[in-house]
Amino acid sequence: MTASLLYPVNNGFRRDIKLDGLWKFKFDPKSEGEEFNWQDGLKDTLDMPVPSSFNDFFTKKDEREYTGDFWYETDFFVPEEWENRRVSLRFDAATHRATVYVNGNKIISHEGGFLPFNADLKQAVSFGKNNKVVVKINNELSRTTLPCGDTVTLKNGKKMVRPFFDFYNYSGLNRSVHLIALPDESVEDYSVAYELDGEDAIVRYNVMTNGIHDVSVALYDEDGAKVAGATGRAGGLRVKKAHLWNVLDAYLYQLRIEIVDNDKLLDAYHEEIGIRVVEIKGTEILINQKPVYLKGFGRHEDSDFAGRGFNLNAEKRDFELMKWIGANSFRTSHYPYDEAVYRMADREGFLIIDEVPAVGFKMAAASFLGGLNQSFFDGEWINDLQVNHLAQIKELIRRDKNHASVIAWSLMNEPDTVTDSSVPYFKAVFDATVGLDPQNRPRTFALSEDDTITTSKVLEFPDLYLLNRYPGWYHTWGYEISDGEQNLRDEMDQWKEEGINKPIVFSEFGADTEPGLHKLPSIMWSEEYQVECVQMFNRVFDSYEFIKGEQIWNFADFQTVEGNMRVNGNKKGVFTRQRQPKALAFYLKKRWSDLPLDYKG
Ligand code: CKX
Repeated sequence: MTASLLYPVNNGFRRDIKLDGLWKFKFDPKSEGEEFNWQDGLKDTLDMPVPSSFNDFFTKKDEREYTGDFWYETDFFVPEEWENRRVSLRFDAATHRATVYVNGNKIISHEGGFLPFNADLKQAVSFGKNNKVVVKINNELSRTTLPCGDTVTLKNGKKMVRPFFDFYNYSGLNRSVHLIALPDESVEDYSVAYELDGEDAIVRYNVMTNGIHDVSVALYDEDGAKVAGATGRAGGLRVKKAHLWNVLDAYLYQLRIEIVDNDKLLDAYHEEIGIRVVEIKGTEILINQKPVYLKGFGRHEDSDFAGRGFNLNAEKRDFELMKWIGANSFRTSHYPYDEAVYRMADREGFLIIDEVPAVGFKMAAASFLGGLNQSFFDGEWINDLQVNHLAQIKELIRRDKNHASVIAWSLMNEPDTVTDSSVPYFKAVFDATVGLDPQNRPRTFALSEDDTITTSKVLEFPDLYLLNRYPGWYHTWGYEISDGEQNLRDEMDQWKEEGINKPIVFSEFGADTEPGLHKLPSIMWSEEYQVECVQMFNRVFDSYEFIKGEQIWNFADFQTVEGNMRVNGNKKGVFTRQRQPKALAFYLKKRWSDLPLDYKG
């Protein structure tokens, strides 16, 4: 865990300077960088945009597929007047692990490619001068990393990754890098949680600082009027006739936190918060005590050229498309997204199931649907993996705990849950995460097709069930789809007979579809077949009251590993990778616009 990771802001006390742009870049296939003092400065470099994944810029396959160490460098100026400030570099994401050197000094190493970390520069920078940051990144996968995979060496000596998942292993400085200056005594973190009391709401807050001075907290409405205030590091703010944050009807108050030394202000941090409560009661998902039905997507951060590099333009288009189609939610499959995404969702009123990069926890995934006959949780890697997994859950909750849009934590995608050895792992993960979230949001994970009410051994753990199901595509496909529907109904009947008392959300279903391929009658891969396949799922969803959401796989086509089941990527998108609609988009727009928010409530 690193120092303050509050979202960077500029105000009278704080500075946030983005170091985005062209950085120097160099591959290090022999991992000899440190030995030859690359940390002091790189020679013979390429230019590389930050943020971006390096892969898709290259025209040579060896470079696109490069696996191993690679380095970035840039210079940054630190003003003289920052001498008494806390100066740091914040990396929003370095995929998958990084070591940061400033002016040749090693500052920090961080594991995990989708969460931010902070390199404290107090001892390492020169004020009033240019400074040099050099970052060594590594993009290998192993069974102890999140996400999971193997790294193999080919006979020609080149390394390559074999991910236990299908999305392409896009790597690099995928998100922004910030130069930050904070006052010596500053707000480190804060949390908010809510209670509704008739028309009023109580905002329970907690503020962490690195000093001893008093803290004051105030809440302002969207017109800028102060509605509540308090002093002290922890307490409650009563908001009379609270304007609640609601689905697709967001309302954000501004929380202003200040550190005060008598009449003197030492630091101020302002953030928008949405007052709302999330609960699971029986098979209902309740927002502000009212039932909601989730309509939306599993998504990816994935776009042309930049790969998984955060692309604000693509993100803006995605939000416009999600609004157009009548969606109200998405899962950040299969990793935490850039923080800008959650801020946009807070403002638009979208609901997010926030996922850690715990994907590939299954031996079948090691050979993609090939099924190696070993229990993943029996592997000798399990203890190290668990340490990593828990660390990333903690970092995720720490980062995203205050977002109104986040309604649940997804702690894994499609893990093995049918073997006895999965049980202690799940118990440990769920036990270790109790109480981490001040808002106590539901915790869940996505169950693959192998994991049913009869086979799964860990169904006691999640607060709601996420099901990934593929009749019509990975089995019972084409003309057999009617059997697929019947089998799915049989499965739902079993849940019903067992007296299911938690909601089910379908977190994946769908069919690969080549945009522009039309066929009457339909065949697989045609736009017509994708519509028929989703209509089949919708008939089933509409037949069971405990199914409380549908998040189709996937929002848009995305790049995958090469394979004989993929034609330039996963084509289950409702939109193309360039974010244009397939026929299915028009069908879903009609369905989702017609379904009320409280459908089946
Ligand atoms: N679920 C049979 C995880 C996603 C994949 C999706 C797919 C699988 C299906 C599992 O990350 O993209 O193959 O379309």
